[in-house]
Amino acid sequence: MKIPVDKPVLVTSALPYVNGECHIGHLRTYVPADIYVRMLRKMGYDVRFISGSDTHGTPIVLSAEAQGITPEKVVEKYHEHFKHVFKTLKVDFDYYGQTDSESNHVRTEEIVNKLIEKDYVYKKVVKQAYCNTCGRFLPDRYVEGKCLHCGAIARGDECDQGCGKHLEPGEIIEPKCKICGNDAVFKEQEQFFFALSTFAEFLSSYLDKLGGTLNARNYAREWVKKELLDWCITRNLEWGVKFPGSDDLVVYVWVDAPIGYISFTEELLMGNGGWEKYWKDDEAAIVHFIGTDIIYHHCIFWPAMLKGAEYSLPDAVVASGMVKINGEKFSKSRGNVIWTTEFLERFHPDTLRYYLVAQSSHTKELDFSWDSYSMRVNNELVGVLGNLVHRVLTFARKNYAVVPEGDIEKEVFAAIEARRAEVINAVEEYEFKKLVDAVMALADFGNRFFHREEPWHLIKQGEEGRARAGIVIKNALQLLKAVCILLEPVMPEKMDEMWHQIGMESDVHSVKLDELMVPIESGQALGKPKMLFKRVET
Ligand code: B3M
Ligand code: ZN
Repeated sequence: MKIPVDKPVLVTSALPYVNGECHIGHLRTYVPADIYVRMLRKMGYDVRFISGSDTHGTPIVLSAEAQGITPEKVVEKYHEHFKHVFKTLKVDFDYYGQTDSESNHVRTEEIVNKLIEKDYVYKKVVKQAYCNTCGRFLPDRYVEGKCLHCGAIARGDECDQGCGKHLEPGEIIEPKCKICGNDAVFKEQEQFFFALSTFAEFLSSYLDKLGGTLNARNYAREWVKKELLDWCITRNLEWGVKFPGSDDLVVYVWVDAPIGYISFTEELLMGNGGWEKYWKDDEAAIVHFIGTDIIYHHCIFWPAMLKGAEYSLPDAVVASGMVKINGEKFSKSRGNVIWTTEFLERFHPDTLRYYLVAQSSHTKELDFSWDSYSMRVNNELVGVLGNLVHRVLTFARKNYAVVPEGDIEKEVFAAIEARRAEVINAVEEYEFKKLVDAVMALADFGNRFFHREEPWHLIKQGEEGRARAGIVIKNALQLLKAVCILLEPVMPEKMDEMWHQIGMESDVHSVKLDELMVPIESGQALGKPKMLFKRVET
């Protein structure tokens, strides 16, 4: 989707449940979103990038019960953990909040009240799983059973192992209590429903215009074509945002979680006003980065809720494919998981950022393996990029010490221009693999150029040869400069190192794409060449 460059942009990344540690499966949403934001800034956009911890719902309460601590303690612990991981990975949010904040409680109440006032909320008696042994209702993840749609083992509110569909309370078959393992029964209870079905027409025309990736739009369209069921938006829990006017009900976590996007914007702009520009006045573009497992929530439930409560609607939903390990689904219980912290203790974060986008198209599944990771690092980062930088710089330092005199050749500018266009297309299509492939092709061109021109022969051929070798080097350095600018969004730390190695003094993080066509300055002192990447041994 092409956003007009003078339109402010708000980019959000799905809010992780802070019920456990971050694993690399999480990162497929955050890293590409960060790359997207950095690239938009390079293209001249005014962008705000927000996310935060999802602190409510049964994922948190169950984790608290299992650890024998309060939900607050769980949230505190993993909220800090996630913040730290994002910092290490250079996922640079302008604001990272959490959904238990005062302003999120207030905003959620305001929105729910508005929906009530507009008659989109009604009361209904429903059958719900109840455990006689534990003497309590079993909302969402407190209950396990079979999916009504596909028969797979499922949680109370989602078929997480099978078809991925959202399940309403009471839709689970053969329910069992997750706490004591006994069979649960169904018991009647009064809950509140959001009249989602009345938004069917609105949603189908909304989805026709929605930007982002096709997988999100198509999946949501299928749902709207079928029957849209109303959503039960209350739960019998203590932990959460209280349902207005009720002491024993909280809102379903999928109500207050996306509202976090709004309240984090308010918190970010605190005192400066201006959040309305994003969420009330339709002045900005809103782009949500999510995983494919939560398309339903972001493309159906959330826009209906925003529409009902009179807020601005998201312009794009970008859904990344899931991550597998060695061809198998992530599973904490089966030990098929790679913890981000452990990964980062051994390898540089930039190599992981690179891998996550280079390995597969954004909307496709990504199958992590140590073989594919080490191949990408060794062949591409060490073999192509690291090698180019090292060869050019070693030669340049030895023979000139500074950027030599000369003009940038037409073919070099043409190559840069062509790749820049590809990169911009890739950003607008949310195809981050195309982005890195384009830049790596430019590095490859650099290697071929350097090889073809043979400056090591030229330098031995008198004054004229030395001058020509200088021109070759200056052009090779121009290519390095371009690669560096274009790859900074992907590998911010490594490209910062490289930027200084080629003698640049400005800040590569804030340099814009226009700088690609500015000739590198002759006479600028070159830094010491140091290997940018280490080989990964398998
Ligand atoms: N906390 C995480 C998930 O279901 C969930 C996302 C909320 S985004 C508003 O993957
Ligand atoms: Zn299912």
